[in-house]
Parts: sequence; C-alpha cells; structure tokens
Amino acid sequence: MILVGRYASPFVRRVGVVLHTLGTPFEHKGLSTATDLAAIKGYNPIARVPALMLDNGENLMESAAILDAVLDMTPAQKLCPNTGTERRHILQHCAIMCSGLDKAIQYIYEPRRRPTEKVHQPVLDGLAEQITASLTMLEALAAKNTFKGGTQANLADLTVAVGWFFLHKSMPQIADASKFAHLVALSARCETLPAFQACKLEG
Ligand SMILES: N[C@@H](CCC(=O)N[C@@H](CS)C(=O)NCC(=O)O)C(=O)O
Repeated sequence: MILVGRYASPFVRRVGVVLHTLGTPFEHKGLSTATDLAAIKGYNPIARVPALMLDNGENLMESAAILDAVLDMTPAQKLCPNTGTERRHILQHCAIMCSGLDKAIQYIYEPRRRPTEKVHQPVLDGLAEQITASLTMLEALAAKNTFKGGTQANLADLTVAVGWFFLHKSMPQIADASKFAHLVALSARCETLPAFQACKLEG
C-alpha cells in the first residue's frame, strides 16, 4: 500500500495513524499539494490528498472512504464496530471533526488563493464560526469522557486528536487551548502513542 500526502494534512495524518495503529504495512509518499501536483494526480486525478494505492494498483480517495476500506480489510480491528449504535456514534464524531477540518482548510486557502483585495473578511468570519462550532460540539463530548484515547483509542478518538493537534497548531486563535481543555487532554493522551509519533508533521 502507498499512502500519498504530507502528515501536515490532518486527513492524511488520520489515515497514517490508523494504518500504524492497525499494524498495516505501507509506504508513505509525502507529496505536497503545493509543489507535487503532477505526481499526486498519478494517484488521484482530482489532485487531492490523502490517496491510498492498494497493493493491486487500485487508487482510493477521501479519508472516510479510505478508512472504511482499510478497516474492512482488517477483520480483527477494534477501532470501529461493523454495525450498530457505537459505530454510528464513532462515525458521527469523526464527521463533526472532519466538517470542522474541511472549513479550516478553506480558511487557510482563502487568503492564499485570492489576491489580497479579493479576500472577504465575512467569509473568513463565517468559516471561523463553523470551525468553532465543530470544536464546541467535540469539547462537550470530550467533557462527558466520550474519547478515551491512549491505548483504548477508537477511530473517533484518533481522528479528533489528529484534528485538534492540526487546528491548535495552525489557528490557535480559534483552537484556543484555554477554551477546549478536554480536547487538549485527549491530544496529550494520543500524541505519545507510537502511531502518532510515527506520523509527525513535516517541517
Ligand atoms: N474530505 C477530504 C478532504 C481532503 C483535503 O481537504 N485535502 C487537502 C489537503 S489537507 C487537499 O488535498 N487540498 C487540495 C485541494 O483540495 O485542492 C478527505 O477527508 O480526504
């Protein structure tokens, strides 16, 4: 298997962390959407990461669909049950984090991809509000001890920990540690795990 994309992307990192947690062997190609677009298109013509090339040459895209396939190929996995209420909750918690992350990526791209005079502050403010809503929902869940993290981590714990780490690093004014204490604690319980250490952010 080949995982394509830099761990600076939380979507790539959550796939890398899951692969390491499961003990699935893979090669990591840390290609950047900023500098390696042609190479990335060889794996995903839509030029987005993560992409995962399976050993049979099939290319997968979108972290949720990639992880669904990876878990399906790992029958003994304990990160997410195959059916039932717990599965629904885990996938919803991943969705809350990934929705916030989608908005965070837009927040980062907005000023980079437009001339300065075309950056519209109300758009950025709206995105910041959506990112905050995602974090507020997750903090409330974390306060109820939803995310065990550490060696008991499930797919949602791993995703939320990866997401928080990215958001706090890239936009601390929104992902303010003083407002999201339970997410900070979850992150601390996860970042020391070997799977997280194996997927350190580049640069
Ligand atoms: N929903 C996607 C989001 C992936 C995503 O936003 N990837 C970014 C890097 S963090 C990317 O490829 N950006 C390039 C682009 O969308 O043009 C997933 O879960 O995989």
